[in-house]
Amino acid sequence: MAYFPDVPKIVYEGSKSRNPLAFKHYNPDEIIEGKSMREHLRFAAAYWHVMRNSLSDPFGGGTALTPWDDLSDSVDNAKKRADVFFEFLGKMDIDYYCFHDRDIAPELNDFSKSTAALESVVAHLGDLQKETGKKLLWGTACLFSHPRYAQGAGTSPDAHVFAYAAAQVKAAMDATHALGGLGYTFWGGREGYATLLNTDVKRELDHLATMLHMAVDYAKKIGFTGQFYIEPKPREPSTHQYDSDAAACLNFLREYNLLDHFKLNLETNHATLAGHTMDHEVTVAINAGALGSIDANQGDTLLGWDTDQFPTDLYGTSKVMLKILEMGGFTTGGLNFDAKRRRESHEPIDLFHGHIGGMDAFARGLKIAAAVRADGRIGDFVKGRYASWDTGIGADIEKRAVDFDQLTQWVTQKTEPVLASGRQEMLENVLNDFL
Ligand code: XUL
Ligand code: CO
Repeated sequence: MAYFPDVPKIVYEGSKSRNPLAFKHYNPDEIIEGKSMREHLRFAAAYWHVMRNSLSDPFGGGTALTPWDDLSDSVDNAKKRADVFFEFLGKMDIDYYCFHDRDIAPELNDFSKSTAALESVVAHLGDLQKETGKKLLWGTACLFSHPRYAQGAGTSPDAHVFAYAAAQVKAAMDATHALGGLGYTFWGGREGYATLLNTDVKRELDHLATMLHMAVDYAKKIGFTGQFYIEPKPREPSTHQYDSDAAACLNFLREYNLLDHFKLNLETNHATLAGHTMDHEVTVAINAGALGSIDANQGDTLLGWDTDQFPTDLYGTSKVMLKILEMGGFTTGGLNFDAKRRRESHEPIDLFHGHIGGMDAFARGLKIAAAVRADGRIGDFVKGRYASWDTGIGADIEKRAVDFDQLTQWVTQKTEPVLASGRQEMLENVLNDFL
């Protein structure tokens, strides 16, 4: 049965095409820097946005049309959604997907019943994966929607809630493992606080680290070798989120001896909410050897919240792909569209338009980044800018072969330093040569 009867399989038609249901730039088999675009970009779709986002907002209910969904919490309905989702993946030519446990299966307000429902849907997803060759990029547990997690999960003041969350993570890891998931993500949904008047921050952070260590131990126990990620995000939903940005996450992982086991899953809209650019966050993670995966989207600077829009900004995708190419590409991770349609785009076909746009925006970003690298002007400029460190006193400092006294002596023999221009405007013009 076809749930999207009006949508053909989306194929590459080239930049001259005016067909809205075609890729203009994403040509999966095209080779760039020795690898196909498909292998570079490793696109994934987010089950929560494609299948479960009704497009409600704080002022009004959902608008999304989902004619396949009877809106019940039955396992049959959940399995049917999975069928719809896999038709979507097939028509979009997207190889990977990501889910929360409660996206794919219902929360039944009873741990055993919810877990049994999850297992049943996971078996069905396994069959669909086998039929289609689609793969799970990562799984996660939803530890933020249910009222029991209103005050946190791993950081809840209530040990009973922590235990419940741990059991839910175990079940979600089992699901991820059963589906051959390449990764498992922790986004600290409500791991944060609203006021210090009622919060023991030290104790909460210790508990969160304990939860993550338990996950690492459990992975060993069941033989799950996928990559663990944590996903930074500031402010929303808590006033203060513990995992506010890449640097805060790295500090937490280092402090609690978790850095060997975790990488970061960075999201563009979270970066901008944290007051950073996405390429800043990507750079911070790469420098720590900890860039794992990306939740691809973009925010709206006119709105101060997580709007989760499909990525269309070519500067953004180009700058991110420059960093990804410098890093040598994704290993376990990929580009997961943690993106939703606007509330006004309520028709099923809008799911396709959004993903086509996001995939084309990243395809162009990849091509632009490769062209910038082949051109070499920007790379050469950066190398030249730091040339004083390659020999002489710079090389001695980098080797830590000189001390304050020796540097004082060196400086005394010299005149004032003469700075070279940073040439930002010229470099911006160079980048624009390729856009
Ligand atoms: C929330 C968010 C989550 C995580 C997974 O802003 O990005 O959907 O990606 O829990
Ligand atoms: Co996300």
